[in-house]
Amino acid sequence: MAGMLNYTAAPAFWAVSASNGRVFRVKLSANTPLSPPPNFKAPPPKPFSIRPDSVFDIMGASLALLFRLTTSVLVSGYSVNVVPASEIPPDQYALGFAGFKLKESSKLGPRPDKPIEIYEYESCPFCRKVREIVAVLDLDVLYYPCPRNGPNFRPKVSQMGGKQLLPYMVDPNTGVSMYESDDIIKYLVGKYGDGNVPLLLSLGLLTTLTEGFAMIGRIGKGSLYTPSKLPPKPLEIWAYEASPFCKVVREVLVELELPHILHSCARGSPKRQILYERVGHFQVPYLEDPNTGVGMFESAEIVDYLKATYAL
Ligand SMILES: N[C@@H](CCC(=O)N[C@@H](CS)C(=O)NCC(=O)O)C(=O)O
Repeated sequence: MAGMLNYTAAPAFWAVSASNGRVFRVKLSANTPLSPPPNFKAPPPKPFSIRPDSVFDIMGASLALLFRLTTSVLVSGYSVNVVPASEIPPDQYALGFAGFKLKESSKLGPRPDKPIEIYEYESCPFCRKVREIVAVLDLDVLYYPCPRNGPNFRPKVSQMGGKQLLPYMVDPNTGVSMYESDDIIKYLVGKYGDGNVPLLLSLGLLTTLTEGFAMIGRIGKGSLYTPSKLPPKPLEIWAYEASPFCKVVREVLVELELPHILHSCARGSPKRQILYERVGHFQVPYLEDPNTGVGMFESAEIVDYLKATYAL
C-alpha cells in the first residue's frame, strides 16, 4: 500500500508534492537509523480488553459515541445479517459472539488510486468532521499532522494554499486542493461517495458543536507538538475514527508529528478482510512501521512504542 504514495521518499528528505506541482523538501531532524526499542516484542492481540493504566484514556475517548452516535462507526451503505458462525468460512473476517457471526457489507463509491492527503490535527472539531467522512467513505488517507508549534507541516500548508488554516486537503488523483471542512466533505462525497453528505455531518453549527463535545474526554490531547524524529517513510495505521482504542494512538501520532497512512476500516469496510488475510487476525488499531519493520496490535503498547521510537 505504501507504493501508492505520490512522493518519493529519499533517505535524507521528505518530498511533499503539492497540487500545483511544487515539491517541498523537509529535512530529517535526526540521522540516527531508526530501530525498535531494546527487547521489543509485539504483544498478542487482546480484543476489547483495556490495559489497566489506560482505562481513563479509553473511557474519555469513548465519550465521542454519545455526541456523534454511529457517524464514523459504519461505512457508507452498511448492512448486517446475524448468521450462525458455521456459515462463515474460517478464511473470512467476521465479528463473532455466542455461536453467531455478523455478515456485514457496504456500498462504496469509486476508489481513489492514491491516498488523499490531509493536513490537520486531532483536537480540531473541523478536522474531526473530515475524519468522519473519511471513515464513512472508507478512504485511505496520508495524514500530515499539524500540531500547534509543529515545525514541518503547518508551514507547508501556508506555502501551498496561501494561509494557515486547517484542515487542508490535497487530492493527488485530481490535482484539487482546498481548505474548509464543509467544502472538503462535499468534494469527497461527490468524488468517492454517492454525492450525499450524511445527515450528522450536514447540521451546520450543531455538527461543529457536537464534534467539539465529542473530544471533551480528551481535552488537550493530540494538539501540541512533542519534539520527535521525522521518519523517512510514513507509518501505516489500520484504524477508524470512532474507535476509542484507535483514538489514543492517533493523538500520539499527531503530537509526534508523524506522517501516517490511515487505512480506514470502520464496520463494513472490505479492508477488514485485507488485514485479516495479511496478519491472520482483525483488530484495530494495527500499526505497521516500515522504518523499523514493526507490525503490532494493542493501543497502549503502540503508544509506548511510538514514544520510545520517535520522541526526542
Ligand atoms: N486491547 C485492544 C483492544 C482493541 C479492540 O478491541 N478494537 C476493536 C475495535 S474498537 C476491534 O478491533 N474489534 C474487533 C472487530 O471489530 O472485529 C487495544 O487496546 O488495542
